[in-house]
Amino acid sequence: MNKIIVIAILGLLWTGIAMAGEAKAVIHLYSDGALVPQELNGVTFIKQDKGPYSIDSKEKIGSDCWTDFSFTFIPQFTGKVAILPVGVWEKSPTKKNINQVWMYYDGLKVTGSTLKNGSFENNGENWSLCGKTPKAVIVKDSTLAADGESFLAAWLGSTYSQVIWVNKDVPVNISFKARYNETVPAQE
Ligand SMILES: [Ca+2]
Repeated sequence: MNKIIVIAILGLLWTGIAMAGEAKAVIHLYSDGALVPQELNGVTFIKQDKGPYSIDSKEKIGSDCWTDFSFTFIPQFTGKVAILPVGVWEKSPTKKNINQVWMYYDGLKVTGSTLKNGSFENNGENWSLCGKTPKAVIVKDSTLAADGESFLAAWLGSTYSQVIWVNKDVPVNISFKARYNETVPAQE
C-alpha cells in the first residue's frame, strides 16, 4: 500500500479515537429535605457538601449509543425536588473556567411523582432553562433521539430543570437515557 494512504488511514483512525470520548452522566437533585437512596441501577447517589444530591453514572459512557439508568429514593419530607440533568465538573489544565462536557439526555420518567415532557417532545415546555452561556438546548433530530425526535443537550454550566412534588415516605423512581456528546475546552 502507498505510504501516504497508510498515513492518511492512521490519521483518520486517530481522529476517530480522539473524537469518540466519554464521560459520566450526572443528574443533580436540589431538594427541600433529605432523600434516602434505595435501588440504584448504574449510578451512585451522593449528597454534595453544601450542594445538591449528585447522581453520577458509575461508568463513563460514550457517544456511540444511549445508556439506560434508574434510581429510587425515599423523601423524608413532603415538598419539592428540582431535577437538573447536567454533566461532570472537568477542570481545564490551563484556563480559569471549566471545560464544557456536553451530554445528551432523553426519556426521563418518574414514578411516585409527576414529571412532564420528560422526553422533550414539547421542546422546553414544563422545564426551565437555567445557567450561563453557552446555554443548554433541546435538539430536534429523530435519527439521534433515544425516544421520539427531541432530546436535551446540557452541561454543568447550563441545563433545563423541572421541579417535581414528592410526598414523605413515598418512593420516587427516576429513569433516564444518557449519551456523551463532546467536550469543548474552556477558552478563558
Ligand atoms: Ca425524546
